[in-house]
Amino acid sequence: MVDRKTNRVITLEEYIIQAQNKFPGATGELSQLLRDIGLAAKIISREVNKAGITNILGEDGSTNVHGESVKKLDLFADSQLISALNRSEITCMVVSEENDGIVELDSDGGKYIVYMDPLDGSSNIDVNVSIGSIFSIYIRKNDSKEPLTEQDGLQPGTQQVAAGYVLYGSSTMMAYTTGAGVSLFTLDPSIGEFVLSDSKIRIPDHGTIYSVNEGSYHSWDEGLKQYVKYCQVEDSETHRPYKARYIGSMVADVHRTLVKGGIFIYPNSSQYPNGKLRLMYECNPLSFVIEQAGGMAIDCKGRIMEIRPEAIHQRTPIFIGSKQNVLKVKEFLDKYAPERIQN
Ligand code: AFP
Repeated sequence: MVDRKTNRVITLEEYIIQAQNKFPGATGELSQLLRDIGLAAKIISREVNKAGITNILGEDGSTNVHGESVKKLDLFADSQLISALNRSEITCMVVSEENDGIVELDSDGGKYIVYMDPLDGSSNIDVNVSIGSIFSIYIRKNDSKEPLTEQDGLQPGTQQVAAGYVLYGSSTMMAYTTGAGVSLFTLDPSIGEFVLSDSKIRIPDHGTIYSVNEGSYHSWDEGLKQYVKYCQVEDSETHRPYKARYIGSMVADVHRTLVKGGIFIYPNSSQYPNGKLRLMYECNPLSFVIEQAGGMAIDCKGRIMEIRPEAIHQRTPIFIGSKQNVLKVKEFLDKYAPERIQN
Protein backbone atom coordinates (compact mmCIF):
# COMPACT_ATOMS: atom_id res chain seq x y z
CA MET A 1 0.00 0.00 0.00
CA VAL A 2 1.27 3.45 -0.90
CA ASP A 3 0.90 6.63 1.18
CA ARG A 4 -1.32 8.87 -1.00
CA LYS A 5 0.34 12.07 0.20
CA THR A 6 3.96 11.07 -0.30
CA ASN A 7 3.39 8.40 -2.96
CA ARG A 8 5.69 5.92 -1.23
CA VAL A 9 5.33 2.70 0.75
CA ILE A 10 4.51 2.79 4.48
CA THR A 11 6.81 0.79 6.72
CA LEU A 12 5.73 -1.02 9.88
CA GLU A 13 7.65 1.51 11.99
CA GLU A 14 5.92 4.47 10.32
CA TYR A 15 2.53 2.81 10.51
CA ILE A 16 2.87 2.09 14.23
CA ILE A 17 3.94 5.68 14.95
CA GLN A 18 1.08 7.10 12.85
CA ALA A 19 -1.37 4.85 14.73
CA GLN A 20 0.07 5.94 18.07
CA ASN A 21 -0.23 9.64 17.14
CA LYS A 22 -3.99 9.18 16.80
CA PHE A 23 -4.08 8.69 20.60
CA PRO A 24 -2.56 11.83 22.12
CA GLY A 25 -2.28 10.29 25.63
CA ALA A 26 -0.52 7.11 24.43
CA THR A 27 2.77 6.34 26.19
CA GLY A 28 4.25 4.69 23.12
CA GLU A 29 5.03 1.53 25.05
CA LEU A 30 2.74 -0.78 23.09
CA SER A 31 4.13 0.70 19.87
CA GLN A 32 7.64 -0.04 21.11
CA LEU A 33 6.64 -3.60 21.96
CA LEU A 34 5.23 -4.18 18.47
CA ARG A 35 8.38 -2.73 16.93
CA ASP A 36 10.50 -5.08 19.09
CA ILE A 37 8.51 -8.05 17.82
CA GLY A 38 8.88 -6.78 14.24
CA LEU A 39 12.65 -6.60 14.66
CA ALA A 40 12.91 -10.11 16.12
CA ALA A 41 10.69 -11.37 13.28
CA LYS A 42 13.11 -9.99 10.68
CA ILE A 43 16.02 -11.81 12.32
CA ILE A 44 14.02 -15.06 12.58
CA SER A 45 12.92 -14.69 8.95
CA ARG A 46 16.54 -14.36 7.84
CA GLU A 47 17.49 -17.56 9.67
CA VAL A 48 14.42 -19.44 8.41
CA ASN A 49 15.34 -18.49 4.85
CA LYS A 50 18.87 -19.79 5.14
CA ALA A 51 17.95 -22.81 7.27
CA GLY A 52 18.76 -25.22 4.47
CA ILE A 53 22.24 -23.84 3.91
CA THR A 54 23.41 -23.64 7.50
CA ASN A 55 23.56 -26.22 10.20
CA ILE A 56 20.49 -24.85 11.89
CA LEU A 57 17.99 -27.38 10.55
CA GLY A 58 16.91 -30.40 12.53
CA GLU A 59 16.34 -31.32 16.11
CA ASP A 60 18.55 -30.18 18.95
CA GLY A 61 17.97 -33.39 20.89
CA SER A 62 15.87 -31.99 23.74
CA THR A 63 12.09 -31.99 24.18
CA ASN A 64 9.92 -29.00 25.09
CA VAL A 65 7.37 -28.85 27.94
CA HIS A 66 4.86 -30.86 25.91
CA GLY A 67 7.29 -33.70 25.22
CA GLU A 68 7.67 -32.68 21.56
CA SER A 69 11.14 -32.72 20.06
CA VAL A 70 12.63 -29.24 19.84
CA LYS A 71 14.08 -28.06 16.55
CA LYS A 72 17.10 -25.78 16.64
CA LEU A 73 15.22 -22.94 14.97
CA ASP A 74 12.55 -23.08 17.71
CA LEU A 75 15.19 -22.29 20.29
CA PHE A 76 16.70 -19.58 18.12
CA ALA A 77 13.30 -17.91 17.62
CA ASP A 78 12.49 -18.19 21.32
CA SER A 79 15.73 -16.50 22.38
CA GLN A 80 15.47 -13.76 19.70
CA LEU A 81 11.96 -12.80 20.77
CA ILE A 82 12.79 -12.87 24.47
CA SER A 83 15.89 -10.73 24.06
CA ALA A 84 14.02 -8.23 21.82
CA LEU A 85 11.32 -7.91 24.49
CA ASN A 86 13.88 -7.66 27.27
CA ARG A 87 15.67 -4.75 25.61
CA SER A 88 12.93 -2.15 26.02
CA GLU A 89 12.10 -3.09 29.64
CA ILE A 90 8.34 -2.70 29.24
CA THR A 91 7.46 -6.40 29.32
CA CYS A 92 7.53 -7.97 32.77
CA MET A 93 6.80 -11.56 31.80
CA VAL A 94 6.81 -13.90 28.83
CA VAL A 95 5.06 -17.23 28.48
CA SER A 96 6.42 -19.26 25.61
CA GLU A 97 5.64 -22.67 24.18
CA GLU A 98 9.29 -23.46 24.65
CA ASN A 99 9.41 -22.78 28.40
CA ASP A 100 7.66 -24.69 31.14
CA GLY A 101 7.06 -21.80 33.54
CA ILE A 102 6.84 -18.03 33.19
CA VAL A 103 9.95 -16.12 32.08
CA GLU A 104 10.48 -12.95 34.11
CA LEU A 105 12.18 -10.11 32.25
CA ASP A 106 14.43 -7.30 33.56
CA SER A 107 11.79 -4.62 33.64
CA ASP A 108 11.33 -2.04 36.33
CA GLY A 109 7.55 -2.02 36.70
CA GLY A 110 6.95 -3.11 33.08
CA LYS A 111 3.24 -3.68 32.61
CA TYR A 112 3.03 -6.00 29.60
CA ILE A 113 2.70 -9.77 29.59
CA VAL A 114 3.51 -11.48 26.30
CA TYR A 115 2.48 -14.99 25.30
CA MET A 116 4.19 -16.46 22.26
CA ASP A 117 4.69 -19.51 20.16
CA PRO A 118 8.09 -18.56 18.72
CA LEU A 119 7.99 -21.03 15.82
CA ASP A 120 4.66 -22.70 15.25
CA GLY A 121 4.48 -25.62 12.83
CA SER A 122 8.12 -26.39 13.34
CA SER A 123 7.76 -30.02 12.28
CA ASN A 124 7.42 -28.47 8.80
CA ILE A 125 10.86 -26.84 8.90
CA ASP A 126 12.77 -29.77 7.45
CA VAL A 127 10.49 -29.93 4.41
CA ASN A 128 10.58 -26.22 3.57
CA VAL A 129 6.91 -25.60 4.36
CA SER A 130 5.55 -22.37 5.88
CA ILE A 131 5.90 -21.82 9.62
CA GLY A 132 5.15 -18.84 11.85
CA SER A 133 5.54 -16.95 15.12
CA ILE A 134 2.44 -16.03 17.16
CA PHE A 135 2.13 -13.40 19.89
CA SER A 136 -0.52 -12.20 22.31
CA ILE A 137 -0.18 -9.19 24.62
CA TYR A 138 -1.90 -8.48 27.95
CA ILE A 139 -1.55 -5.89 30.70
CA ARG A 140 -0.51 -7.07 34.13
CA LYS A 141 -3.42 -6.69 36.53
CA ASN A 142 -1.93 -6.74 40.00
CA ASP A 143 0.54 -4.41 41.68
CA SER A 144 3.95 -4.43 40.02
CA LYS A 145 5.64 -4.72 43.45
CA GLU A 146 4.11 -8.16 44.03
CA PRO A 147 6.14 -11.15 42.78
CA LEU A 148 4.97 -12.35 39.36
CA THR A 149 3.11 -15.65 39.17
CA GLU A 150 1.29 -17.61 36.48
CA GLN A 151 -1.96 -16.16 37.86
CA ASP A 152 -0.96 -12.73 36.48
CA GLY A 153 -1.09 -14.19 33.01
CA LEU A 154 -4.35 -16.13 33.34
CA GLN A 155 -6.67 -13.66 31.64
CA PRO A 156 -9.32 -14.43 29.00
CA GLY A 157 -8.55 -13.59 25.39
CA THR A 158 -11.00 -10.68 25.52
CA GLN A 159 -8.37 -8.88 27.63
CA GLN A 160 -5.71 -8.99 24.89
CA VAL A 161 -4.49 -5.49 24.00
CA ALA A 162 -2.79 -6.69 20.83
CA ALA A 163 -2.06 -9.95 19.05
CA GLY A 164 -0.75 -11.17 15.76
CA TYR A 165 1.51 -13.48 13.84
CA VAL A 166 4.42 -13.57 11.46
CA LEU A 167 4.23 -16.06 8.60
CA TYR A 168 7.49 -17.26 7.07
CA GLY A 169 6.16 -18.38 3.69
CA SER A 170 6.97 -17.63 0.06
CA SER A 171 7.30 -14.13 1.52
CA THR A 172 7.37 -13.11 5.18
CA MET A 173 4.19 -11.42 6.37
CA MET A 174 3.14 -9.92 9.66
CA ALA A 175 -0.49 -9.40 10.68
CA TYR A 176 -1.52 -7.77 13.91
CA THR A 177 -4.47 -6.14 15.62
CA THR A 178 -4.81 -3.79 18.56
CA GLY A 179 -8.59 -4.12 18.44
CA ALA A 180 -9.22 -1.71 15.57
CA GLY A 181 -9.08 -4.03 12.57
CA VAL A 182 -6.21 -6.09 11.21
CA SER A 183 -3.15 -4.67 9.44
CA LEU A 184 -1.02 -6.81 7.17
CA PHE A 185 2.63 -6.18 6.26
CA THR A 186 5.01 -7.89 3.86
CA LEU A 187 8.75 -8.00 4.43
CA ASP A 188 10.56 -6.38 1.52
CA PRO A 189 13.99 -8.06 1.62
CA SER A 190 15.53 -5.37 -0.63
CA ILE A 191 15.07 -2.71 2.07
CA GLY A 192 14.82 -5.00 5.10
CA GLU A 193 11.50 -3.49 6.16
CA PHE A 194 7.94 -4.70 6.63
CA VAL A 195 5.76 -2.62 4.32
CA LEU A 196 2.02 -2.16 4.64
CA SER A 197 -0.01 -4.45 2.36
CA ASP A 198 -3.49 -3.90 3.81
CA SER A 199 -4.61 -1.75 6.72
CA LYS A 200 -8.08 -3.24 7.19
CA ILE A 201 -8.08 -6.78 5.90
CA ARG A 202 -11.51 -8.53 5.96
CA ILE A 203 -12.19 -12.26 5.89
CA PRO A 204 -14.94 -13.30 3.44
CA ASP A 205 -18.23 -14.09 5.21
CA HIS A 206 -18.31 -17.46 3.51
CA GLY A 207 -15.49 -19.54 2.06
CA THR A 208 -15.19 -22.77 0.13
CA ILE A 209 -12.15 -24.31 1.83
CA TYR A 210 -12.18 -26.58 4.89
CA SER A 211 -8.99 -27.37 6.70
CA VAL A 212 -8.66 -30.20 9.21
CA ASN A 213 -6.38 -33.19 9.71
CA GLU A 214 -8.71 -35.82 8.24
CA GLY A 215 -6.33 -38.61 9.22
CA SER A 216 -7.93 -38.36 12.66
CA TYR A 217 -11.50 -38.77 11.30
CA HIS A 218 -12.27 -41.91 13.29
CA SER A 219 -11.44 -40.23 16.61
CA TRP A 220 -13.82 -37.26 16.07
CA ASP A 221 -17.25 -36.55 17.52
CA GLU A 222 -20.18 -37.48 15.26
CA GLY A 223 -21.09 -33.80 14.65
CA LEU A 224 -17.73 -33.06 13.06
CA LYS A 225 -17.80 -36.23 10.98
CA GLN A 226 -21.19 -35.18 9.61
CA TYR A 227 -19.98 -31.60 8.96
CA VAL A 228 -17.02 -32.84 6.91
CA LYS A 229 -19.36 -35.10 4.91
CA TYR A 230 -21.53 -32.00 4.33
CA CYS A 231 -18.45 -30.12 2.98
CA GLN A 232 -17.88 -32.95 0.49
CA VAL A 233 -21.43 -33.15 -0.90
CA GLU A 234 -22.14 -31.56 -4.31
CA ASP A 235 -24.44 -28.52 -4.10
CA SER A 236 -24.01 -25.69 -6.58
CA GLU A 237 -25.99 -23.19 -4.52
CA THR A 238 -23.52 -23.34 -1.62
CA HIS A 239 -20.51 -23.96 -3.91
CA ARG A 240 -19.95 -27.44 -2.56
CA PRO A 241 -17.97 -29.66 -2.57
CA TYR A 242 -15.51 -27.44 -0.73
CA LYS A 243 -11.79 -27.77 -1.28
CA ALA A 244 -9.72 -29.51 1.42
CA ARG A 245 -6.43 -27.80 2.36
CA TYR A 246 -4.29 -28.64 5.38
CA ILE A 247 -0.72 -27.45 5.84
CA GLY A 248 -0.15 -28.55 9.43
CA SER A 249 1.13 -25.10 10.50
CA MET A 250 -1.69 -23.29 12.23
CA VAL A 251 -0.37 -19.85 11.25
CA ALA A 252 -0.25 -20.79 7.58
CA ASP A 253 -3.67 -22.48 7.63
CA VAL A 254 -5.26 -19.54 9.48
CA HIS A 255 -3.57 -16.98 7.21
CA ARG A 256 -5.01 -18.71 4.14
CA THR A 257 -8.40 -18.76 5.87
CA LEU A 258 -8.10 -15.02 6.61
CA VAL A 259 -7.35 -14.20 2.98
CA LYS A 260 -9.55 -16.70 1.14
CA GLY A 261 -12.22 -17.54 3.70
CA GLY A 262 -13.42 -20.94 4.85
CA ILE A 263 -12.70 -22.75 8.08
CA PHE A 264 -9.75 -24.19 9.99
CA ILE A 265 -10.50 -26.85 12.57
CA TYR A 266 -8.45 -28.56 15.24
CA PRO A 267 -11.09 -30.48 17.18
CA ASN A 268 -11.27 -32.44 20.40
CA SER A 269 -11.00 -36.15 19.65
CA SER A 270 -10.52 -39.41 21.46
CA GLN A 271 -6.78 -38.85 20.91
CA TYR A 272 -6.87 -35.23 22.20
CA PRO A 273 -9.96 -34.89 24.46
CA ASN A 274 -9.24 -31.16 25.02
CA GLY A 275 -7.91 -30.50 21.53
CA LYS A 276 -4.22 -30.16 20.76
CA LEU A 277 -3.65 -26.46 20.18
CA ARG A 278 -2.75 -24.09 23.00
CA LEU A 279 -5.33 -21.54 24.13
CA MET A 280 -3.02 -18.73 25.25
CA TYR A 281 -0.42 -18.56 22.48
CA GLU A 282 -2.11 -20.18 19.48
CA CYS A 283 -5.90 -19.95 19.71
CA ASN A 284 -6.54 -16.65 21.52
CA PRO A 285 -4.22 -14.48 19.39
CA LEU A 286 -5.41 -15.98 16.09
CA SER A 287 -9.04 -15.69 17.25
CA PHE A 288 -8.47 -11.99 18.02
CA VAL A 289 -7.08 -11.45 14.52
CA ILE A 290 -9.87 -13.40 12.81
CA GLU A 291 -12.63 -11.70 14.84
CA GLN A 292 -11.14 -8.29 14.11
CA ALA A 293 -11.26 -9.18 10.41
CA GLY A 294 -14.96 -10.05 10.70
CA GLY A 295 -14.71 -13.81 11.30
CA MET A 296 -15.47 -16.11 14.23
CA ALA A 297 -13.63 -18.53 16.50
CA ILE A 298 -15.27 -21.01 18.88
CA ASP A 299 -14.49 -24.14 20.83
CA CYS A 300 -17.31 -26.71 20.91
CA LYS A 301 -19.40 -24.47 23.15
CA GLY A 302 -18.73 -20.77 22.74
CA ARG A 303 -16.32 -18.02 21.85
CA ILE A 304 -12.62 -18.94 22.25
CA MET A 305 -11.72 -15.50 23.64
CA GLU A 306 -14.22 -15.88 26.50
CA ILE A 307 -12.67 -19.08 27.88
CA ARG A 308 -11.42 -18.48 31.45
CA PRO A 309 -7.91 -19.94 31.40
CA GLU A 310 -6.79 -22.18 34.24
CA ALA A 311 -3.26 -22.95 33.08
CA ILE A 312 -0.75 -21.16 30.89
CA HIS A 313 -0.24 -24.14 28.56
CA GLN A 314 -3.94 -25.11 28.43
CA ARG A 315 -5.29 -26.67 25.23
CA THR A 316 -8.61 -26.12 23.49
CA PRO A 317 -10.49 -27.39 20.43
CA ILE A 318 -10.89 -24.64 17.83
CA PHE A 319 -13.20 -23.93 14.88
CA ILE A 320 -12.09 -20.65 13.28
CA GLY A 321 -12.75 -18.76 10.07
CA SER A 322 -15.54 -17.21 8.03
CA LYS A 323 -18.69 -16.49 10.02
CA GLN A 324 -21.05 -18.59 7.91
CA ASN A 325 -18.73 -21.60 7.92
CA VAL A 326 -18.22 -21.47 11.70
CA LEU A 327 -21.95 -21.10 12.32
CA LYS A 328 -22.59 -24.09 10.07
CA VAL A 329 -20.12 -26.36 11.87
CA LYS A 330 -21.66 -25.22 15.19
CA GLU A 331 -25.07 -26.32 13.90
CA PHE A 332 -23.69 -29.83 13.33
CA LEU A 333 -21.86 -29.95 16.67
CA ASP A 334 -24.98 -28.85 18.55
CA LYS A 335 -27.20 -31.29 16.69
CA TYR A 336 -25.13 -34.31 17.68
CA ALA A 337 -24.21 -33.12 21.21
CA PRO A 338 -27.12 -30.91 22.33
CA GLU A 339 -25.97 -31.15 25.97
CA ARG A 340 -23.09 -28.82 25.07
CA ILE A 341 -25.28 -25.93 23.86
CA GLN A 342 -24.62 -22.76 25.85
CA ASN A 343 -27.46 -20.37 26.54
P1 AFP B 1 4.43 -28.39 15.51
O1 AFP B 1 4.86 -26.99 15.93
O2 AFP B 1 4.89 -29.46 16.45
O3 AFP B 1 4.75 -28.67 14.09
O4 AFP B 1 2.82 -28.42 15.65
C1 AFP B 1 2.08 -27.57 14.85
C2 AFP B 1 0.73 -27.40 15.43
O5 AFP B 1 0.81 -26.99 16.77
C3 AFP B 1 -0.12 -26.42 14.63
O6 AFP B 1 0.60 -25.39 14.05
C4 AFP B 1 -0.80 -27.29 13.59
O7 AFP B 1 -2.00 -26.76 13.15
C5 AFP B 1 -0.98 -28.59 14.34
O8 AFP B 1 0.02 -28.63 15.37
C6 AFP B 1 -0.82 -29.78 13.46
O9 AFP B 1 -1.12 -30.93 14.20
P2 AFP B 1 -1.33 -32.34 13.50
O10 AFP B 1 0.03 -32.77 13.00
O11 AFP B 1 -1.84 -33.23 14.60
O12 AFP B 1 -2.32 -32.19 12.39
